[in-house]
Amino acid sequence: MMYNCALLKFKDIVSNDGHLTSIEERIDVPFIIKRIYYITGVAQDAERGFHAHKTLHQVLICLNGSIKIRLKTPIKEEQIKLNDPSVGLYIGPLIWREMFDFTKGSVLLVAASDHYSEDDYIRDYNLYLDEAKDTFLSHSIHE
Ligand code: T46
Repeated sequence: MMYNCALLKFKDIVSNDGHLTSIEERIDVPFIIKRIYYITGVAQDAERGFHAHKTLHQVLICLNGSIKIRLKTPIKEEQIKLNDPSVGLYIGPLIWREMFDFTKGSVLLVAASDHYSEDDYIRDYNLYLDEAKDTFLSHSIHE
């Protein structure tokens, strides 16, 4: 998995009556959770994201259906399919993300390390490449 990203496996407590998964800050996710939000009702041909964050840490969990995430850095690109509520995709700072192929009824839950701040977003891809190139090119990150 690429730099600043990881797939996290949460404990899935299964009984005859269904599944239960709990997520505890600093235990199951590597940060203190200050915000959660969820994305629902996305049309199948819609694409979201198209930005990076300067400092925010997040974990994305697909609670229902499936969603694909394209992750990009100036040196690498990777695609992840989320379709298991007991799996979270951790995305750290300076990773460009694009979400697409939302299936009908899919639900994306996100736990974030900070409150919402538009100042933390880099929404222009060329600006992103410019801001991230020092981190990825001069520090010999090859992942
Ligand atoms: C991310 C991906 C995975 C708020 O007012 N509060 C919030 O907490 C959030 C997340 C968004 N907003 C506003 C900002 C925009 O006016 O809601 C609108 C839609 O946000 P955005 O276009 O950034 O949504 P996505 O789906 O492209 O990205 C979201 C998160 O914003 C982002 O941090 O990493 O999900």
